[in-house]
Amino acid sequence: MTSHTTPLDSTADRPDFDVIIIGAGLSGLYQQYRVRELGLSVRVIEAGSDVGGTWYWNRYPGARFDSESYSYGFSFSKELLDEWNWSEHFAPQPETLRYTAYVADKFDLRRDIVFGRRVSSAHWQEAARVWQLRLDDGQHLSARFLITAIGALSVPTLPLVDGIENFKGVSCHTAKWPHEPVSFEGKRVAVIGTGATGIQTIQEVAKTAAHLTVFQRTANWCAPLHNRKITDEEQRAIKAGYAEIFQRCSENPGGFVHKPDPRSALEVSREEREAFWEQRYAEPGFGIWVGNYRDILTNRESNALISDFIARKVRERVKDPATAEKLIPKNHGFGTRRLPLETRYYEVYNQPNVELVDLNETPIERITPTGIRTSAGESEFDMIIYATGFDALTGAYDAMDIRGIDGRRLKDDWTGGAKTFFGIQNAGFPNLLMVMGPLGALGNIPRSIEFNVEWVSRLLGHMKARGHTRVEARAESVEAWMDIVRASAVGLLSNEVNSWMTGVNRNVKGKSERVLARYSGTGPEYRARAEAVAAGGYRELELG
Ligand code: NA7
Repeated sequence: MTSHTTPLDSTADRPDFDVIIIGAGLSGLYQQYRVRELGLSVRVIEAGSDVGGTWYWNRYPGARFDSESYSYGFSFSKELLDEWNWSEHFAPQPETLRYTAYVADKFDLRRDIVFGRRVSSAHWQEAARVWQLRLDDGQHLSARFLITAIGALSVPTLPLVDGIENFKGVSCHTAKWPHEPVSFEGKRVAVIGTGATGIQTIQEVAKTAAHLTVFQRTANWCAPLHNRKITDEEQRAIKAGYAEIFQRCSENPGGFVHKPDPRSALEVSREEREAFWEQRYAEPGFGIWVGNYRDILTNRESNALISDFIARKVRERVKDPATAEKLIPKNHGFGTRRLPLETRYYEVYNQPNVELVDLNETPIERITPTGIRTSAGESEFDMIIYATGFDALTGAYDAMDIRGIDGRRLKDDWTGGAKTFFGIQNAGFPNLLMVMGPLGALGNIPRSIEFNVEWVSRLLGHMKARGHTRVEARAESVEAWMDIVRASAVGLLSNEVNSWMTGVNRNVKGKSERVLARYSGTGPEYRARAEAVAAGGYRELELG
């Protein structure tokens, strides 16, 4: 370990800012608000031309919440809760983008944000105790603390097939969707990918496209969203009930409003189980996933029963039995990957203008200038939409040249899987604080963001009060957290399945094998442990 003898904030060592935050999405905006409150100087670097992060980039058709709108917004400001009216139970992307802009304006955040710039590198300077940043325009900036608020799913990935760049029609990844309206009328459209994003996109495109071909590699289990407008009466009830809504979120393992049933699916009679699942299937949101019997995601038998229930629903809803079978996953059980919520998704396949291509039968060979060639031949398209996901969790970190003590690269440190302390810090990278970093709590994201930001801010306040200028997670603290992460993964069926949640993305070099990619324990447990670190005076961290 390096010795830390640097004097506190000498004039020569003073960096440009106390804090630089990368990203002006929900994490970055709230972190900025809290940092300012601490009286620290702050600059936010944002790649987009406006605030919003995920909701800025993902403006593809049909993009919307799968969490109840009123459980998704910030809870920290009563005034904000009182002022903002969500129009639908699951708000569409344009509304959420307006919300982020509203937050930025209300708290006067824009004046410290630099838009349209990416951070290319961030190097720790041990002697001066500063992070030295280089932006993509060549500008250099320094800060005592670097806070990354760069998202868990923010680096889009394209299939590793030849010819993508030579396609003569319009092609686009869903996370790089144009700002101008896109019409599908009269067009032959291809959608590649059937994750949460692909499913939202397909439902929307199918409404107007002349012909839509869906290229599916892995079928996903889905459940109905049941979205609708929020009535005036409901609006009043939501406003009056925010305390209870957030209380419920804080009790749910993933931060959602739903309440799990403490019983095993095997404990109840077949009739009772079926009636319960019918009810959950008819209700809005993730209830059937995170408000189900306690063991559907851990017990193979229980999981097989719920999978069979959902498979029957797909067979009822899709007229052509062969298509229905293709849409029913055979290689993983219900809920073991992120559950896409849908609105008449299965009925899309009953439309004469929609066709499903199973890539397991006929893999894509290449993108041609006029379309897509699979092993069965070539089809022509006017538009190809890539709903092919993200270099998740670590991708946004890998995209920057981040170096800690002695020039150690974060990317090298994370070869074979990230290691962190609560998803917030890493040994060897002092004063680097991650909001929603790898191996922290995910779930209903803003609920985790608020906790994460408040934890980071409390630490900064603690340091400021004591004149500390350096914080680093001890290597043994990182190991201790990784033990907890490892233990939390045991017995969860989702950790036996390939998905971004287990670190697999076959479009990214080095990500073809499953790793310990996320903390899969509960939110309440995560928060209790993190609170204990703060309450105990941060003994797990080296402060100086
Ligand atoms: P996902 O969930 O990672 O889904 C990506 C989809 O794209 C999935 O169906 C993939 O199939 C498919 N895919 C990826 N690469 C290819 C190639 N090369 N060929 C064919 N199909 C491919 O990303 P989403 O954007 O849908 O969702 C990400 C998260 O955002 C989601 O969990 C929500 O939290 C919001 P695969 O399953 O890998 O066979």
